[in-house]
Amino acid sequence: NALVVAVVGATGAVGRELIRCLENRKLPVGELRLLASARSAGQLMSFRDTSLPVEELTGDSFNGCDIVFFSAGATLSRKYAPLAVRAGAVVIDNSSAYRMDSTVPLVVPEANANALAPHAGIIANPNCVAAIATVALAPLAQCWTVSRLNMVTYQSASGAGAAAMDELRAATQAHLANEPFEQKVLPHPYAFNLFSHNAEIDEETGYNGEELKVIAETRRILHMPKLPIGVTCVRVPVLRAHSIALSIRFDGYVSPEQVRACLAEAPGVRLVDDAAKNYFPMPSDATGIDEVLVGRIRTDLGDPSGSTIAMFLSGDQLLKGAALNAVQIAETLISANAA
Ligand code: A2P
Ligand code: 11C
Repeated sequence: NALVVAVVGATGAVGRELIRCLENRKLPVGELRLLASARSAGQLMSFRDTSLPVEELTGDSFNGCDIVFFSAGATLSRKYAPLAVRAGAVVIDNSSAYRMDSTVPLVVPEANANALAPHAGIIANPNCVAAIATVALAPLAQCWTVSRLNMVTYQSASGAGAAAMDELRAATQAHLANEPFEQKVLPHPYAFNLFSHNAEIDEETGYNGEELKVIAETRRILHMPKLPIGVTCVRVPVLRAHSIALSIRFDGYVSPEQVRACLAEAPGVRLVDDAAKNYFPMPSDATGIDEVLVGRIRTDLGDPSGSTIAMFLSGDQLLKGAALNAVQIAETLISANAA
């Protein structure tokens, strides 16, 4: 049964990847509607062997749609997602608008596909760090009790959208040419630099908005609402893959070999853990692939009890961190409905 599918934010960094995922994967797309702002209306985008015009998003855009992917920011999701549901569509929302709404499932299929039902028309796609981290954390949490988590992130430009990716390219060229460059999208010099994530700082905790989302969403996906989590989010000059250094404390000793064996079997994970060659996950290797790369698995010497494992991940922010996960949610829904 061919589906009528719409992508809100089709011209954005995630929207473009959504179109590629819909082209390459098994969701049966009969009709694809590309929606963006009036600025992009009429622009042609390729899908399979045709060119489709971008349409301006309006309240009438969703008539006849089965699935609508939203990737145009939380404000537009809040305004338009309920209209899409009213028109009979299931919404898969990439924004933060509904992620902590207890009536809306927040899903990473490899980690918590069971959370998909019941839903009331909207399913939330997690923050990219939470999605990438939980692909590796969920199988570990199924094998052993996780009692504490620490993360440091190395986040790419793509998380701040297509304009930030363009800015990284332009800032790098200007830096190499020794020309002045004025940042417009991100707040600090970005070429050959890194900085604390640009989300606003919460006065009470001193954590920024990105860090607070990572904590809340990781807990929700793992079904561990009280898990103590510390996180520092950093923006690095990488185009489109996020990396994460993780320290995972277990209730008791778990060896690096046990963790490696568990992750070797985990869906969505690829082990890259070659100590002899000093070859570990890198954003350049994670770019453009579906799996989350996991390596540097070792006992964390910072915990004298020996029950903490340290490891390092890289995952494509636009794929597993956004578009691919959203399309996998749709595939999981469709196959559950067909069963
Ligand atoms: P447009 O290209 O027409 O501005 P990114 O996350 O890469 O910045 O992309 C944001 C996406 O959200 C783009 O596709 C953008 O479309 C879309 N968008 C922004 N504002 C609106 C709006 N008012 N109505 C519909 N789509 C919007
Ligand atoms: C970033 N993760 O890299 C952010 C962007 O929760 O959807 C995505 C924010 C979100 O800046």
